[in-house]
Amino acid sequence: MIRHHDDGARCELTSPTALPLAGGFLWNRRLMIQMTCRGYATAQFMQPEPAKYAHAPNLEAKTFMQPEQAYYAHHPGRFVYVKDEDTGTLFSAPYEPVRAPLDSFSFTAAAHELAWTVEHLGLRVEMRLGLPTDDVVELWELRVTDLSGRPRRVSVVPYFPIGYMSWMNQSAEWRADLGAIVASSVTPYQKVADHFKNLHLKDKTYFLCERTPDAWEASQAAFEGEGGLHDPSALRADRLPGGDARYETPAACVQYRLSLAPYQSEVYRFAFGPALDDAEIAQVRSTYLSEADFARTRAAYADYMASGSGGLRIRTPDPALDRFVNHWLPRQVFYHGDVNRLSTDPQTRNYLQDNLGMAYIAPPVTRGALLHALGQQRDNGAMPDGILLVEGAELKYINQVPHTDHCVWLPVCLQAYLDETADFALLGEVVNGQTVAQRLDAAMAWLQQDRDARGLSYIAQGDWCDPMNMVGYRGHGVSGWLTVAAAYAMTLWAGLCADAGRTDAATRWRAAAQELNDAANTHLWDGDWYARGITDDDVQFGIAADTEGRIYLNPQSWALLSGAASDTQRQRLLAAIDAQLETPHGVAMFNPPYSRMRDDVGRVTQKHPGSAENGAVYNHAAAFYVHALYAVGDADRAFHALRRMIPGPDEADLRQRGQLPVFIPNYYRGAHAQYPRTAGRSSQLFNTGTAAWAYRSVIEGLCGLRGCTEGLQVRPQLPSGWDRLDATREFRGAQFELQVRRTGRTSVRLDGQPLPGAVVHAIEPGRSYRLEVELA
Ligand code: CEZ
Repeated sequence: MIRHHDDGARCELTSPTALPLAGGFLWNRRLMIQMTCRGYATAQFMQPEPAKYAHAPNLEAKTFMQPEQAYYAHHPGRFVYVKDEDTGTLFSAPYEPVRAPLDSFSFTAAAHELAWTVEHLGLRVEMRLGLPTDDVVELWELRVTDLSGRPRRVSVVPYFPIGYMSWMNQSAEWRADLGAIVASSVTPYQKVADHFKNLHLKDKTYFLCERTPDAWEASQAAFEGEGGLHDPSALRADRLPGGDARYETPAACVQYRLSLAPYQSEVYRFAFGPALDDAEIAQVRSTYLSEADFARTRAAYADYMASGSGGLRIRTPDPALDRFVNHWLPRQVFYHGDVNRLSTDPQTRNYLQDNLGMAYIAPPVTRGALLHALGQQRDNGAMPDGILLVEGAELKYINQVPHTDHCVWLPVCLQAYLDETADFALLGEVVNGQTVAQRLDAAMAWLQQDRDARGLSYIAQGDWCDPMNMVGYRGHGVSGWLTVAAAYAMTLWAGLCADAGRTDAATRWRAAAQELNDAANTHLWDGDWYARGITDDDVQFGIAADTEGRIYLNPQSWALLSGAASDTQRQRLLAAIDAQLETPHGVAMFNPPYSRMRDDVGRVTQKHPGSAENGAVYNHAAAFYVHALYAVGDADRAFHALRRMIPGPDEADLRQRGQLPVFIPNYYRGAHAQYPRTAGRSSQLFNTGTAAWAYRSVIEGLCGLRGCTEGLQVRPQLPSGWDRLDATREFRGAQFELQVRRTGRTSVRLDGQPLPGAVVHAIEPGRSYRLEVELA
């Protein structure tokens, strides 16, 4: 069902029905497209707000990227009908909309392209999608081959639905002058001011054909007719009718009637995307639509992907993990840091964590992001709910809801960056009249004051958990997680201050962190674990007395990180997590899921039990847990939780999750006890802070190659079942080769010599270092 090629760089799925929702995604800085193996597509581009050029057939709500999207016959997609003109038989590639049983099917995800090969009726159809590095255009190559050994007469009909573009004005027609189907629309608006704002919008969608088709149709309804998408009426005639769409739903359908000699192939190239006007469409044609331009663009895009491939390669007893870590995990980290989830106002915590991930890929990007975020810090030290990335951007959706955790992520992101770079000069950079160090002090001071009389952190309408919106909306409720998270943030900042020689600040923030930890232990420790919080009405929740939402993962993980938990507390809370949150698909975010609204907790309890924040295996939370476990040296639990973020390798697991091992989704369904049928199912959403943390845990925890002020700390933490690990890592311009062996002894050697303190000092860029570690 799944095969791996090129050492794991390409992942192939050989069935269109085994994992029907599985797929892959491509992006550049202005465009992202996610496609399922069956041919459905969701694409967005930035102008600068996210927009679409292929729409649903009805009016779509504008919203953020959703998990568990449903697909249906008329969902946007990229399809090719093939008709045997001698028999009238029809099938479609890659699989939808005809769903004819194919002789063979292959979908391949690679870093730089998505590709399909299907065979049926003695014909092979190959489809390949690539992107350029900058422009908003899909580049499609289609190859049709006669495998039957006899001459064939076939029609090949790409069908790219464009959907419902606008309730004001939409149309489409074949444009011989451009060699394209061009759909035009007017983005709907009502306020006169929006007319002027909308003038730059790309309201046209083009489907450019390198070779002039024999026939075409631009009206979706005329193409589909009474036959339906499984058997479109227009394909019963010899030629498509050649019609246009006049305030009718547009589609790009073109027909090539070809006679193939035995084993002959024909190749077609298309470009699909949005444009402002005809001139732009003509420009796309001349820039991209030829064999040579496709090859050039493909090479440039592959280089662009390679620039984000991270500096780590591992070889372990788990080859599926190696493939994922060497090829796919850094790619997902790069995606987040490169395009900030295609939003102009990323949530502050997402922005800082996505850029934390970039510290391992392109550290200057992290530096820039920290400075940019601090440029939007409020006068009182608070961080806004979202970071505006472009002129004119506005805080939207969840960013209009007050959350209290955003300051936490500053030292968290900063620490990762400084561990990677030791660039302490950053602390002296001035942003709006204050140094970075002063701004960090102000952020920590804001966290310190935003507490109640018990010393616990207020939650307002949410913390890390967006939908936990009613714990504290009346102004009293507090967050158990945020209390220990603030303590951890201050501890990190204290450590960085000490390294930077800011001794007074270090003392101040250590003491402040201690106060928070003490408050957590006094008011939130419930005997075997920490409570999630205390509501406006002074009710503790996330405690043993609760029948739903009894134990939450985040307060436990961060109490390990903050140092709130003593050794005994640690043992207890880990045992409680093992007993109550462990599932075959990872560690649940809390359990049991809520089955009804709890109006002193909020809308998280209204989500479907086991979905998203309501008790799913929410990988972002699991990733904090992994990080915390490596921090306290619990290598087995850490690896176990980390490994289950990746689908497979066994087939039953892949089928249950329904996803290819090419990204970590934001969640797998939980509610294992209540809904075992759906438990483990992937959300298919690759937007998640998990990627950065998982990559960090592999580098710093599993491989134990963590940067520090002096250089590189070497402390691999292998799961007890492993006897070896080999890794190469680029770090501060030098190359490290790590060999770990379980020998029963403990030693760390650098280039053959014992390494005191297991820290490599005075790293020379350009040099190669050999590290040998023995483990007991
Ligand atoms: O959004 C994520 C946020 O991007 O949810 C996380 C949060 O820490 C991230 O910053 C946990 O709440 O509003 C909702 O109910 C949504 O479910 C969001 O919480 C969630 C979406 O899945 C975004 O992809």
